[in-house]
Amino acid sequence: MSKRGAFVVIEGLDRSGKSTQAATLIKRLQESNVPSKLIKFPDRTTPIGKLIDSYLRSETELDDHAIHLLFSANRWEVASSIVKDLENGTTVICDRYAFSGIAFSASKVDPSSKPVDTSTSDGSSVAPTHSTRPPLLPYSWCRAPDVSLPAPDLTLFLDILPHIASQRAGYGGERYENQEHQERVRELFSRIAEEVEAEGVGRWVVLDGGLELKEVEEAIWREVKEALRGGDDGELGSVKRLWD
Ligand code: Z5A
Ligand code: MG
Repeated sequence: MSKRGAFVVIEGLDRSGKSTQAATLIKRLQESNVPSKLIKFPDRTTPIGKLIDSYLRSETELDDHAIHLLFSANRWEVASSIVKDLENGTTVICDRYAFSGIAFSASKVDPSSKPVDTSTSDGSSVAPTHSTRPPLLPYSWCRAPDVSLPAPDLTLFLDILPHIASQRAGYGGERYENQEHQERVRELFSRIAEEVEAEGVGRWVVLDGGLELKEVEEAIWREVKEALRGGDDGELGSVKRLWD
């Protein structure tokens, strides 16, 4: 096993099972005597996290740019401690990361904006939906604040269709938890996955989050064991930075 800890991120749409699987994974690592630690974003316990929590519960309103930067700042608050832990040999499991930051902000639209072309080939037009309205925040702007954060060695994306996720407990209580928005978020995650692969900022693995809990758990465990083995020399090398 590599001397450096592995940085493993679990991403996915709402209710795809990230927190459930992150908790199971950390238990399994600890039972296997792998030094490990679980973190999550947003971390709602810090002063910045409390502002985010209040926004997500719709208790406060914030400018879309401002809330995006707060989500990123919430990661920067602990960026150096993530690196320190990894270098000290602790594997860090992270429930959501910068990829959620990009996907959720770049998928926002202004509901009162003029939709892009909604006409059909027979000349009629369809009702505007979330995806026919122009984005509020440019994709490249959303990606910028997280440049240089520690890059994961492995990102496990729990894929689920939004209409299946919406049937799971606790769905719909917070901002963004509606199916149209989630469809757009899912599209953006695909774009991010391509960029992660293209820019070599770790491996991105898509797993079926619609499977039974135990099946998802086993698929995650297989990938994490592989990541812990490190490269050909059995080492993970120095911690890379996002999009560098
Ligand atoms: N957000 C953002 O905008 N910008 C950012 O930078 C970041 C986040 C980091 C809150 O996140 C919001 O913040 C989120 C993105 C945005 N917005 N939305 N929408 P959060 O992480 O705090 O959200 P959460 O409250 O933890 O919910 P979640 O992450 O969406 O859920 P989950 O962790 O993926 O699912 P779960 O809690 O593990 O499971 C949900 C239920 O499904 C539960 O009853 C489980 O028992 C059940 N479950 C789980 N797996 C299965 C399987 N396999 N089968 C059947 N049932 C299952
Ligand atoms: Mg969660």
